Amino acid sequence: MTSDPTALAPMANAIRALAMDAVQAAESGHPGMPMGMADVATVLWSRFLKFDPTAPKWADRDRFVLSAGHGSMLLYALLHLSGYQQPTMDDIRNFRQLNSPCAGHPENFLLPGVECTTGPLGQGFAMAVGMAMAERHLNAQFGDDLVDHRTWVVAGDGCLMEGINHEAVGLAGTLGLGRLVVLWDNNKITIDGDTSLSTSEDILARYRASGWHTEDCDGHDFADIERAIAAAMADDRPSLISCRTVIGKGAPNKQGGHNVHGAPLGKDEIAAAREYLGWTAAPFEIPADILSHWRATGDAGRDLRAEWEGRLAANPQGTELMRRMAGELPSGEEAGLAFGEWLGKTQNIASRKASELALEVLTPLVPEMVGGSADLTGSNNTKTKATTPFGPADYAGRYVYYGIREFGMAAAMNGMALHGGIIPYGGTFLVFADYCRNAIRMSALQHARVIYVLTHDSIGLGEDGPTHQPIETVMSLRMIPNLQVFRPADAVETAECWNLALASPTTPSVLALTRQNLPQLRHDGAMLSAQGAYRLVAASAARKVVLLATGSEVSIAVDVAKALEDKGIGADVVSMPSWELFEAQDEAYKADLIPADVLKVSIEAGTTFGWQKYVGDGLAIGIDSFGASAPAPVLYDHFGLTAAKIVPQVLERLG
Ligand SMILES: Cc1ncc(C[n+]2csc(CCOP(=O)(O)OP(=O)(O)O)c2C)c(N)n1
Ligand SMILES: [Mg+2]
Repeated sequence: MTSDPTALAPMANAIRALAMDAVQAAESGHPGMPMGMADVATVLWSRFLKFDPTAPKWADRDRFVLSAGHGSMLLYALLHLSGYQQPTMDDIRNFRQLNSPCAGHPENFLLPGVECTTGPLGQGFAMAVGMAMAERHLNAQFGDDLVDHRTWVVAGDGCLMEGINHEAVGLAGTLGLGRLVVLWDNNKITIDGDTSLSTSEDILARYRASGWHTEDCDGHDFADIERAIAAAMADDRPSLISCRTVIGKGAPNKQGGHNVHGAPLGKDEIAAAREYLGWTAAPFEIPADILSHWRATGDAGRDLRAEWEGRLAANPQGTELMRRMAGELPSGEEAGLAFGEWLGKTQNIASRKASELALEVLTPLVPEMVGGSADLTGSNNTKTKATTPFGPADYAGRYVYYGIREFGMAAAMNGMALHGGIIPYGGTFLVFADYCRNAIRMSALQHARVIYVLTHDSIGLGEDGPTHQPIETVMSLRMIPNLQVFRPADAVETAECWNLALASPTTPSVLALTRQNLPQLRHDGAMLSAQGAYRLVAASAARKVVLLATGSEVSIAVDVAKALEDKGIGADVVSMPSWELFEAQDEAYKADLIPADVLKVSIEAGTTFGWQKYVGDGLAIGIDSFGASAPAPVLYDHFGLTAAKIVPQVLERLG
């Protein structure tokens, strides 16, 4: 830690210089935020943050989240100056260029020290809530000796204005996450201009009303910043510190205005800023004395980590904590045995119920699973006997009552997964995936193992009607790269999909599950879902047709195949629980399953958009309008999703 207070101003100016020079070199980027928050960040990193630049993955490090991701140069400067191996000065020179780890917005998969990808305003903050939840949970399970750290957030006006902020603040206040401290860059400027153009709320009062502690400081007065942070740490509620700052502080003619938010300062203004700040070093050069002050900021953390390593080695739970933090699953043998018992019986149950039964097997065996639901526990079937409520009364609990906060839940789950040591899963109705869609996208982008339990997956939910009946949702989720979308057909497939989701450490999964009961179609334990699609029924007569179906429509496809076989027409039934896993198979497998020389027919109770990829000019049976309110069997008939209505169309095509 840096004890010399006179060193702080030049240290902060080093951040300012790097930010303005890197943005200028890239001819794009955001200098205003890093320059405005340089003083606050310098105090935090030199006086409070627990980190060891030589061990960016140290389990008990403080988590620092730059929620205002457009200010990425602030984070790159902090990592470089404090002595992380990366980014190098060359990386910073290449800010925003192809293959530089200093991407436009911070990307967790490009640079150690970037705890999460930020840029979509509000989500970094909401992910930090998840990280703070993870910390309390693991602390309760492993004790202060092994888990005892804080989560820090730098957030802008935009992060606080976004709707997700309401969800994140409500959740953090209710859960009493006292180790969460948010430093608000209160510069009263957003892109369009002064914040008074669009907001008039008393933000600190809103936070206090939500159970938070608040502080206010002059974000350019080092002593006042230090006082406010110390006060926040001393309070056992989550804290918001309003740091009154000047955007672009240090650029004498542009500071305080919205034009400094997201454009290079220009050569003249940079020269003026150098003069104003007394910064004489050339671009991308840091004077040795200032750099040595920065390099000293990690000294205390290095010592703390060495002590922690000693405690870890001595602690009987140390190995288990490290297993969880590494994301390695416990041995799967016991789970395999428990699922083996299922095969002998026939369970004609909804896939949401099968999911619950799978979770009853898995949650006792995989203690890092932390479940939850956005107020639909009884509908999503996400709670098990092994998962008791998580909250201030018991942070060791493994079930989160997220409330009606789908977006906040999804972002918090991202934060938990990225913190490490936890595999989060959470439920809502599939149709409300759109409420949290960007967080699902962020799970995929960040390689976070988050499992979304999305039930009531079609018109099969019945009477609740079109607002609740997904039509385009499953297909639109399939469009997101690195997201596994599973739509299992029966109890066995559901168990397989749960295992596949758990066994995917860098890929999030969606389980699209039914409300209505489904016949059990499989009695083998062959893990066929791992191929994404497989031949459930092989044609008896000469094969003329291949029926492709997912989830609840697979049993309809089986009925269609029977009717065709009765007429001497051979038909395969291919169950396709995951397009993504099917796409990963080799060409021979794909061509064997979906051959060129037959009529292909897809059956899925959702949009037909996209099925042409597999059926070509065959038949895509689905629903291209909104649903309706009626009992499920009536709707299946109304929308033509019965063997009786499909078979004639197939016969007509066969001619
Ligand atoms: C969800 C989302 N909406 C819009 C944007 C585009 N955007 C980036 S920064 C910004 C303004 C943010 O204002 P503030 O947080 O006050 O940042 P400052 O201008 O003070 O740096 C906007 C609208 C975004 N990144 N994310
Ligand atoms: Mg602002």
